[in-house]
Amino acid sequence: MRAFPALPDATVLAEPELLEAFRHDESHIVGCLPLAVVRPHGPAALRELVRLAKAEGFGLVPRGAGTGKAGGCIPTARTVVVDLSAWPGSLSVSPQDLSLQAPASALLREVKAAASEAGFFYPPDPNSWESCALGGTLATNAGGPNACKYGMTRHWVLGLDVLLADGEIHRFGIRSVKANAGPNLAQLFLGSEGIFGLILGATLRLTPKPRDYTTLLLPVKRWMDLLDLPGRLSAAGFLPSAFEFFDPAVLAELRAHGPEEARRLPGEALAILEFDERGCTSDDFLEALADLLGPVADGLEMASDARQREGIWAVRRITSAFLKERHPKKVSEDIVVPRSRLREFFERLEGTGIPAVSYGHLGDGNLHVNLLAASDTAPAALEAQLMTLFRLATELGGTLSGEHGIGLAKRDAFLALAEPGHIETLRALKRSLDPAGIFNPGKVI
Ligand code: 2HG
Ligand code: ZN
Repeated sequence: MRAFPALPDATVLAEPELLEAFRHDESHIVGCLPLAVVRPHGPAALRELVRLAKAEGFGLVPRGAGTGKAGGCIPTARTVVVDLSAWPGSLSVSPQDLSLQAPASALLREVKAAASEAGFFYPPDPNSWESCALGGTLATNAGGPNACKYGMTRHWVLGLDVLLADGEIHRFGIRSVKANAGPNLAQLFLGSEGIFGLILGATLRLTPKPRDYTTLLLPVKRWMDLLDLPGRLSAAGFLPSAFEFFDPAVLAELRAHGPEEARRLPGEALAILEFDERGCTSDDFLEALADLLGPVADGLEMASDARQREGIWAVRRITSAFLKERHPKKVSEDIVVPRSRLREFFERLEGTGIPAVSYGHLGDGNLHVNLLAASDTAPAALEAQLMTLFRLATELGGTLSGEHGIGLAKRDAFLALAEPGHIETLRALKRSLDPAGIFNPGKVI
């Protein structure tokens, strides 16, 4: 293509040195240099961009803040990055409708803060929540520790504004949880990673803000003891708002090389448990909980104020970046195993001999299995190890991605492991919604 044309109502970046930064997200993948980066400021820009994409045969890759972990916003060959960071719109809360309207460009922390200032809670909390864009969390259906109780981003969306292949912005959904006039099309776009259309804004669902928190550090003497706990808690009627864990290897590494507050972490393995329902600080609740946790606990520490609670969470929040700094070439996965099969998973993982360490969201079985020495492993052997891991999760009734999505990083594995009917259905939807193949080509399917 000749020099990238000017567009109405948009900023266009085309200088190679400016485009370079857009080849990355927070995965290990480096993408192609895009033809241009377009920052649309209104519908006229998108209308023209869609027309040009079809006429010139290039793809449109949506991008929020670039904090994704699966390469979903990384340019493939002959694509233009649609950087939605300047998409207009303001945040507004409707207390009567328990909803919040926001543009894709809003940062998730702004959305959570706006909800909180109005006395409400917007639960999705991926680790990148302070820097990621709302649009990215919608496109990837982001998770996080609170998904354990509150579900993922898709559970908190009432409606979406989506750019479709006709170049126009369409609205799906209303400001109510009860909406049953035919299939819910907004849900189709959530977690679709931009392959069906581009998400530009959303009406989000809110819930009253929790008032009470019980936050516990649960060290265990034997790591395997931790693995039955999520299922036992559920069976006993407890629903933690977060249940995170560090296996012995991650815990030892944090203790030896982590920040000050990590040096004193106890146990062979460690969990962070949080409850946020009304009454969770009462003696009755805590006694019943202690009865359940006591037999496996090697001491139990409870945060007594907001500062201590924050201190506990700070260690968990830095874990991914900390491991990445120490092992820059590590490969980190986000598989899921049903709670009832966690013990079996870790026993069988050990049996495979794959040198993996793990931490993450034990309460919902979403495990960040890390291969720290990935760069010392031959590429084919590494791929075989990852496939063994994904197969094991799948065999146990889980899946290869619980929250980060497929993007480019897991596309081959997804195509190999998903049921053929699943892939064919996704491809049929893609052909019908995006016949020219302009939306995020080469991703997911
Ligand atoms: C987390 O839970 C994030 O910390 C990142 O999902 C996990 O780096 C990772 O793989
Ligand atoms: Zn995670």
